[in-house]
Amino acid sequence: MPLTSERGISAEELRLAARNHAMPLEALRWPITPIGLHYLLVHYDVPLVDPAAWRLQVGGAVERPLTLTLDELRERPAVELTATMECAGNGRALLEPRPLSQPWLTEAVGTATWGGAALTALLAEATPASAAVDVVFAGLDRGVEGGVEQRYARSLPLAEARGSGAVLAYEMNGAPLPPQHGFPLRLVVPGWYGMTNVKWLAELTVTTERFAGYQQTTAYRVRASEHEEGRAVTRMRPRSLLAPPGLPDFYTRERVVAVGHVTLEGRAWSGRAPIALVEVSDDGGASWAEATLTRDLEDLSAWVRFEFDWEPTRPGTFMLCCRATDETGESQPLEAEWNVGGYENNAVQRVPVLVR
Ligand SMILES: Nc1nc2c(c(=O)[nH]1)N[C@H]1C(S)=C(S)[C@@H](COP(=O)(O)O)O[C@H]1N2
Ligand SMILES: [Mo]
Repeated sequence: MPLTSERGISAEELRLAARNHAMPLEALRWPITPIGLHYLLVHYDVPLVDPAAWRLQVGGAVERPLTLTLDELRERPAVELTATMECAGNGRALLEPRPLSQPWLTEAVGTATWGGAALTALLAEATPASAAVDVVFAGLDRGVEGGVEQRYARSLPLAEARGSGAVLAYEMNGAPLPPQHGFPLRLVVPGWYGMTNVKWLAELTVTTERFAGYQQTTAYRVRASEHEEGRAVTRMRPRSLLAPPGLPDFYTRERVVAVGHVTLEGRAWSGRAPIALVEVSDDGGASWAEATLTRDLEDLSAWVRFEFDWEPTRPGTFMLCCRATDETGESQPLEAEWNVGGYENNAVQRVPVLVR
């Protein structure tokens, strides 16, 4: 589907797109995404937080409730996690019909090194009751969504909160967390889609019943129609993206390269298992050839780099595609399966290139 004005992007979508920027795809050349190039998604408003007055409350079904200042969190053993994060709505604007929400194309992704305290250690300190099932993470931001006034909150099953290597991060790429990425504290859960990583975190509540908040049971469900319950969006599906080759046209951003040799590069990730294979096609997915993978970041929750020597021997238009497969054997589909919220669209990227 070409990105033409017939797609009828609304002023509301344009405003969301201007607030919540994507990662420019040339940033795929950096292993760690520089802070201002990391994608951004804020459902409501970025809250102004006074770090001196801020507290993290840990409560609910725990033996030892905690109230912690930022300094008290910093006194705990520090951990670092390099993780690729992708919005579950990435690819939404390429679906037909287009679900009306943040209109992402393919670039709602980034990789950062998060520094903070291990979630599992903090939970051990508070000691969840034996009947505990979920941990609810609530942010300071409030808004109205689907007609419901709420603060942004998401939960994780207790076992996942303990076992996933999650971090309560107060640093991003070695700097204090910037306001837009959750200052003073955010959750980062490696492998899960973006919505899990609650920003402006203020409350952590252990519950003995499954959390049924809006962002858990109404939003972030894959459903074919409004009326079905659907299934929860959880871990990131495999995906790969090409760093745009050659030169861009300013308006269409279509790529122009010279006949001869082009080194294609890009990044691939999956929240389910390590990437096993990336393939590249120059004929829109009719034929595929294997790319070379390099793991230039140690952390298994970070994307891998791929490279492919492309020899376009004649001038003309080519449709470049890339396709990742993870170690579970799951591959990116050629066509996405439509769903109401426009989640998990990991269909192969299509990059038209003019060779001259
Ligand atoms: N409190 C709060 N946390 C939030 C959000 C939000 O709107 N409020 N957006 C979520 C979504 S949908 C995504 S994709 C990620 C985006 O994180 P980033 O803006 O740091 O890239 O944050 C998640 N955490
Ligand atoms: Mo998201």
